Amino acid sequence: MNRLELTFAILKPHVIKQPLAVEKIRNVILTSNFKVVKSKRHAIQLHEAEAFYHEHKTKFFYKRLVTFMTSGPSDFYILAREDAIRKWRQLMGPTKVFKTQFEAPDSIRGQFGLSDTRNATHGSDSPESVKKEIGLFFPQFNIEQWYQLDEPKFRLNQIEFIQENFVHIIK
Ligand code: 3AN
Repeated sequence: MNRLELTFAILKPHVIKQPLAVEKIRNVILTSNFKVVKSKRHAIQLHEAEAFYHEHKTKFFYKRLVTFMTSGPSDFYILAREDAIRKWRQLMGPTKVFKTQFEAPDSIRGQFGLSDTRNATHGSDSPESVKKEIGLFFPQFNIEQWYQLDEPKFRLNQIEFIQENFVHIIK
């Protein structure tokens, strides 16, 4: 098996308000062979949303995006898998939900997205974004150290799954 890659995912506030949707998306994550390296539920603060969506500051949807993202708790996951960045974005489906509902109805956004803003989930789009986004929401997490020390153990499945915390830990 090839080396695992890390990606960063968010289940957005409208998903967290529907426990059944959370359960279904978590199921997709596990059955798609992702390992959950870190997991937390946290209400995004205004300064975090502004830093996270900095590149969209001038877009027409910026204000509604920040308002939505700070409207309640979200789930934050660091996920590991071969080709994790591409695979998670493929499972999510395209950004624009109205189109996605027709073009990729079985994708996560196709099933759980409500609008282009409330599009259910986030996934990093490059290794650089992974680094930046993990740094923002899991500042204690050391990516280089994880690849060096923990990645082989995750790859060889020397881990167990802790259901209550939705996380895998090294045995
Ligand atoms: P993605 O989340 O697929 O990487 P980005 O980075 O273009 O897409 O957009 C970031 C977030 O901004 C999206 N997840 C979505 O919530 C919001 N967004 C993007 N495009 C629109 C739009 N046309 N109208 C409203 N919100 C949007």
